[in-house]
Amino acid sequence: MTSVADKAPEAALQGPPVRVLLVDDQMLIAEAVRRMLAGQPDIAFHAETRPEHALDTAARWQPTVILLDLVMPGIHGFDLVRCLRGHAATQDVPIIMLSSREEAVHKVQGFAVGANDYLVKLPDQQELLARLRYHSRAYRNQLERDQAFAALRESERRLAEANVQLQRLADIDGLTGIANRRRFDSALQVEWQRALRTQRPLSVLLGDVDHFKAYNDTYGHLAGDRCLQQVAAVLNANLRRPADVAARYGGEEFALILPETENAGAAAVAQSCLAQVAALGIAHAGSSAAEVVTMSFGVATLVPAQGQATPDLLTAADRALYRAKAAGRNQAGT
Ligand code: GH3
Ligand code: MG
Ligand code: MG
Ligand code: MG
Repeated sequence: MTSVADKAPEAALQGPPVRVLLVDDQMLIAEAVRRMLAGQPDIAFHAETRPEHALDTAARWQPTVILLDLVMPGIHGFDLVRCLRGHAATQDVPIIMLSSREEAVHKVQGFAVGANDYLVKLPDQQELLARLRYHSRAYRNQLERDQAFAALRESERRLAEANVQLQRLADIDGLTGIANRRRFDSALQVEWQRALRTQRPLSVLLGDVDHFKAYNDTYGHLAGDRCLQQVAAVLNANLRRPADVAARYGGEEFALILPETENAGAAAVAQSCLAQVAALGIAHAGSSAAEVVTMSFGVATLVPAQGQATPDLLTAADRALYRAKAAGRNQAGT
């Protein structure tokens, strides 16, 4: 028996709604059934008298119901049922056994191996038509339900994808591409709760570009925007752990969350950021310390206690930042 592409049949079921494939080695039976179905506009008929071709023919012709002989040379009808049930193209196509054996034991076994119905040869024409139409309609309805279900699953998958994308965009600062204030706030809440449970230190860095108003005034707002983008990239590149977050806090202010980080470690990150921002070498004539754009940082670290909240940490970082500014900028206050 040649192999069949594992192709689901719903793709190309065309023509009359009832597509009957008869598999029977006897030409006379094939002709008798053909005559019974002739002149029925809703029925298309195809006979396969070589049982070893049944699977191939079914996969190609795409019946909505199969009439299957029981005793055939080379293969028993029940084995053919099992074979049809094992292939994607035919696994759900209704099968009506068509046999001269009328003992109940054969009928029972037919159902047991996966047939949907059993008719004794030659059946009454009206009964045959009724059963063919019934099984065919049931099959097509099932296909439609399967398709609708698949479409539903697909649209659910797309929706979930779009939601992930939206969620990502809602957390990103449009100018710099790093996390925005919203993302910072929610990440800080999460890390605060974690630190409260684990009683591990949580550090926050608040960074502010020095004399940025003067920079804008001298070089223009667009240059200012580009400067903020470069600064953001430097901060983001200084994150070491998956849980670290670098965010644009607002305007020319940035903030870093460093979970499980002692104050000394956080100060080291601030120093690294300072050095790298200065090393960008963005010319800034109005800068106080160097002739380039610099930043100041405030570093704060807490092991959260009950009764405290994130504003305690942010206020401490803000005060440290103020001290860095007051002490001459381009430095980190701790
Ligand atoms: P200091 O060293 O004390 O921080 O002085 P500063 O001039 O940086 O501080 P100030 O708060 O007076 O000025 C901040 C400036 O940042 C003013 C504002 O126009 C500018 N700024 C805020 N957001 C943006 C932005 O998105 N793009 C640009 N180009 N400028 C921005
Ligand atoms: Mg036979
Ligand atoms: Mg500021
Ligand atoms: Mg500033």
